[in-house]
Amino acid sequence: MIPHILLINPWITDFAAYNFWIKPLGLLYIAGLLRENGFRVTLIDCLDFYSKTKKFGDGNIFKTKIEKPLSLKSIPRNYCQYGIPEEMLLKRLSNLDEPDLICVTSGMTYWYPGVFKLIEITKKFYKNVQVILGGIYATLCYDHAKRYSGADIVYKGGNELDAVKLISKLTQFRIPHSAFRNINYPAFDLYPHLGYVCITTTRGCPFRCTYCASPILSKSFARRDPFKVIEEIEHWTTNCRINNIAFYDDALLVDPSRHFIPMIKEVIKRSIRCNFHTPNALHIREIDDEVATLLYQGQFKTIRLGFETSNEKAQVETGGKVDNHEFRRAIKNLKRAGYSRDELGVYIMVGLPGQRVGEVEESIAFVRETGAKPILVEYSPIPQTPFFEKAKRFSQFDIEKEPLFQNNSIFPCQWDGFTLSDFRRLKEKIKREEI
Ligand code: B12
Repeated sequence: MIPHILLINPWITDFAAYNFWIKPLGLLYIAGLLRENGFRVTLIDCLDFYSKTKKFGDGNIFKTKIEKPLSLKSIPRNYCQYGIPEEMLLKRLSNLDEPDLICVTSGMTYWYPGVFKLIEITKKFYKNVQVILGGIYATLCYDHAKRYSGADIVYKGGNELDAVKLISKLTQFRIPHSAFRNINYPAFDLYPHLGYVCITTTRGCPFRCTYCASPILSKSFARRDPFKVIEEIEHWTTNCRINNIAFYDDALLVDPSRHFIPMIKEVIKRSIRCNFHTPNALHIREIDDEVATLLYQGQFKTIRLGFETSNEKAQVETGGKVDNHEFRRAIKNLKRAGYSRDELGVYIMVGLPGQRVGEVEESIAFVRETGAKPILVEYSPIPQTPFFEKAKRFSQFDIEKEPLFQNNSIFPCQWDGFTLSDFRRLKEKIKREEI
């Protein structure tokens, strides 16, 4: 008997969420591998329901206002469930054959209420079917997930091959080692309508920034063969007529002569027609004249740069991935290549533990002065990262016990040197272009 695996991407529950090319890439990799090795797979992506889509495929996700979880009651903002209405999920479940196993993924740690609700619903629906929970929340908050999620098995980190081995064991569907097929693209074709795909050409990151979870999620840094990536890009653009691709890499530009440069030169040589986006930010240090020109010629339309701060002491303390001189040089190169101010979004982290409002003001002014566009990103304290201990000392919330307090929207590390009203004032000033 061929096992039937139901894979589900749950709702987001948050104060705000935007489809900045969001897809459950890990789950889709697993779905692709399972199918390749003889399993029957069904995907339900609860987020695949949009209220507005823009020209590059990003946009707004349909939302339903819901009750705030008890611990967030004091936050004076609406709280929503993003994605398909519950009735639609129930209808989809009732049209399915009973699965042999349910695989649920998870995103941001503070999105767990949507995950729990989904598990509860599926458990009610299929009383005797086991549920495995994996993904980012499951990996970073493993004990919390084991205790409270309701899943039968919580899967920590790992890679998709290990996940498939586990699924094979649980369903007693043996894949002979010699016959294992690993020609695997994420199973994006399971979507009825597809406006874009996401891709990752590397796993992990060689940097060790103190606020970032990348080294915990991927223990080592690995790169795919650039030519295999090109084959995948061609597959999406030619066979599936996709013309927007978002890179999920944490380190797309690292060691460019061996990775990014050969890859993008091939995109240009083969005249691949596609818009590329880097919502997860690029490493600034690597953007020399050649890389900047290739980004522009290669049709990278949405550029985000991970700058975080212009404060030199903070740059060194948080991992030293970039300095101000390198930043100025990169912006100069990108402008010379053809990018305008509005196309160059620069992430500045706000609300790092112990950070003062003045540091952010200075960073904004610095970015503006170079002719790029500052974009404020509120800091989310992430368990197991070096900065989490510091964040615990600064936060008035119990960020360790309750992952909901890791939500960047509540400004978890506000303190006397940087209050929530300071932050609101700052946003107003930016809007009016006063800094
Ligand atoms: C792409 C990305 C985004 C995308 C959205 C992705 C999505 N689908 O939600 C965008 C750009 C929108 C985004 C936004 C943000 N992000 Co982000 N993002 C990522 C990133 C780079 C990659 C995630 C990914 O897809 N990985 C690739 C796939 C292959 O891996 P995976 O999903 O983990 O799956 C693997 C395993 O987990 C497992 N698995 C997965 N599911 C399942 C299920 C089962 C059953 C099993 C067995 C196994 C399994 O198998 C896969 C094996 O390869 C991660 C960093 C990272 N390296 O993971 C940060 C990360 C998740 N983001 C983070 C942050 C901080 C943010 C922001 C808050 C940044 C900000 N300040 O604005 C925002 C939040 C937006 C919001 N509305 O709240 C943090 C986590 C924060 C947290 N508390 O959880 C991370 C870890 C980055 C970091 N710096 O540490 N992000």
